[in-house]
Amino acid sequence: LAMVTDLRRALENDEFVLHYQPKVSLADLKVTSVEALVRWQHPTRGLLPPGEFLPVLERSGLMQPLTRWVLREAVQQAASWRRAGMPLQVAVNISPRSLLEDDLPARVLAVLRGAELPASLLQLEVTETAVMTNPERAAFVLTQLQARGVEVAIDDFGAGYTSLALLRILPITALKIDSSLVSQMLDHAADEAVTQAVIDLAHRLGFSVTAEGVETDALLDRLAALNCDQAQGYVVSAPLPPAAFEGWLTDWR
Ligand code: G
Ligand code: G
Ligand code: MN
Ligand code: NA
Repeated sequence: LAMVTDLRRALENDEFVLHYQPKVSLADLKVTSVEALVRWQHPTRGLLPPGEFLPVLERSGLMQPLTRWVLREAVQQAASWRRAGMPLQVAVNISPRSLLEDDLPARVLAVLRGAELPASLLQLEVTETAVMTNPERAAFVLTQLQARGVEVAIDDFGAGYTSLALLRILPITALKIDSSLVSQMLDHAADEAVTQAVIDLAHRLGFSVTAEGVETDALLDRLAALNCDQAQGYVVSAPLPPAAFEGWLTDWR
């Protein structure tokens, strides 16, 4: 309860920050997209990871203002990088509750217009759980966004229960394979078999595939051999504050 009061104040005082983690193409290791990940710069407790406050925000009905802040901040950052000659696509995580809001498409488009960012430079990451909660509603919302050029990815795929039938009807362009599946792949043949099958299925449906939580070069090589399109994880870069990310990007290219 004290935390809810703290979070209300944090929203008013602009205490949240975004860190950015790249996704790279496995073919040439070029950065294809950058995921925005929120942290709370708490006045006394230091920098808090999302696991420590997002569940409280979601339960207390404060996710909506946070999602709005994250969207605006990430889109403005992408627009600023673009003006500086770095046209990077930014990916924003959309919570289950935010996905089901009627005005999400209008809000997203207004933020893009305000920042003069092309819609193709924004990707929304939605979890399979969020989509499963209300598939018709989710498909309706995502179709409107995709019609305007916003990319949509299913996040944490393979961690929960996704109906494979749902993949046929969802207006998505990308699928992110959950780190729990990918990270054990080199030691567990069954994990590799499932990962391979997911990659093949996604490609047959016309989606690009990103593997999450990649921590070693050996895993990068194996994923490339399986025709996975992109990788994200500590072997490439941890999530970094904007200035540190810009430094990383300069060294990477
Ligand atoms: O950054 P980290 O790996 O600790 O993120 C942990 C979880 O928090 C991930 O599942 C991620 O999707 C989620 N998360 C991070 N930033 C945001 C955000 O801005 N909005 C939402 N809804 N989830 C986020
Ligand atoms: O669910 P989502 O993919 O949005 O969350 C990404 C989370 O995974 C972030 O909290 C991020 O800090 C974390 N993460 C990113 N790369 C790695 C990695 O290589 N290994 C591990 N263990 N966690 C990672
Ligand atoms: Mn994500
Ligand atoms: Na994920």
